[in-house]
Amino acid sequence: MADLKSTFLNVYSVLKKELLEDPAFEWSPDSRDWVDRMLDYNVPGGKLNRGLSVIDSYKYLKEGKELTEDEIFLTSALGWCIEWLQAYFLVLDDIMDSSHTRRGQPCWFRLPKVGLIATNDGVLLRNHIPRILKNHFRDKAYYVDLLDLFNEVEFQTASGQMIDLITTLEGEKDLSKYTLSLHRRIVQYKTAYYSFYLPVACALLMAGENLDNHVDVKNILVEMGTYFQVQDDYLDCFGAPETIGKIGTDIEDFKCSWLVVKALEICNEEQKKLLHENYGKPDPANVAKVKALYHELNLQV
Ligand code: GPP
Ligand code: MG
Ligand code: MG
Ligand code: MG
Repeated sequence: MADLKSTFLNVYSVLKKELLEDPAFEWSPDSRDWVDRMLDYNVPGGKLNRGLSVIDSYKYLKEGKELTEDEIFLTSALGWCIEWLQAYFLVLDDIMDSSHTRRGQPCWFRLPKVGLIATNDGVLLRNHIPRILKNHFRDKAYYVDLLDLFNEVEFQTASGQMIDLITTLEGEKDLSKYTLSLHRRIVQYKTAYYSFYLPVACALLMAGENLDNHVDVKNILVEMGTYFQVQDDYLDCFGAPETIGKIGTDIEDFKCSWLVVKALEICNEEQKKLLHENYGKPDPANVAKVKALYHELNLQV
């Protein structure tokens, strides 16, 4: 595993070097330094679960047969495309959620030199994916399917993010619409497809499979991704920032989090009133009241 991770990280350096020498742009030292720093800050610092799982999935599909050097490089490159996609989503999500920290450091847009330049960095990160795919997969039979897969999943994620955001609109702060079915719809689209289905789908395409024949695989992975986002919602409130690398903002942001949905499901009228009065306010005193109610309702395990 340690070996796999270091091989994977070596591929990151190769891909980054290619991007920093992309012949479609006339690089200057300052532009190259900016992208270099932006990539190192946002791409490789996470758990890398999504990226590594392309390699693992492909190994399973090869039924334990040793992967060739070429297969290791290609599965790693696809894994990094997912990590790039994740970096793009997180850079923008942190602006949208007014977050402060990510992976144990300030969110990229919080750096004084960066600010809203981060939005263009998000666009660049997104554009790096088809450039990596073009550099390494253009001659593969599954190239078009790969491009289509990334496009489909990005659309699903952006649509999920849209419903995550519009449910919190000021002036329409209405907790009564926060149900388990709305929660499921949001997290299925904003998280499950790109985090769980995409890595396995990449491996399936590399193994020569037609994704239309694997709808059951997709359904199971979407369930797993939904469960994963329930955990993310839980940790937003109860996780230690030192462990999860980020400070939660779901209560302040009036998010349709699994915790508030569950709380609404089991609370009495008085507790519901407290939620209505305190959920979605930036003041730490309001946030503390919501957290105290979650404790009262035994939502912490
Ligand atoms: C995670 O939600 C969702 C995403 C990272 C998708 C973002 C999609 C875009 C199109 C920008 P979250 O806000 O709960 O994640 P976290 O808790 O890590 O901030
Ligand atoms: Mg967020
Ligand atoms: Mg978000
Ligand atoms: Mg979250």
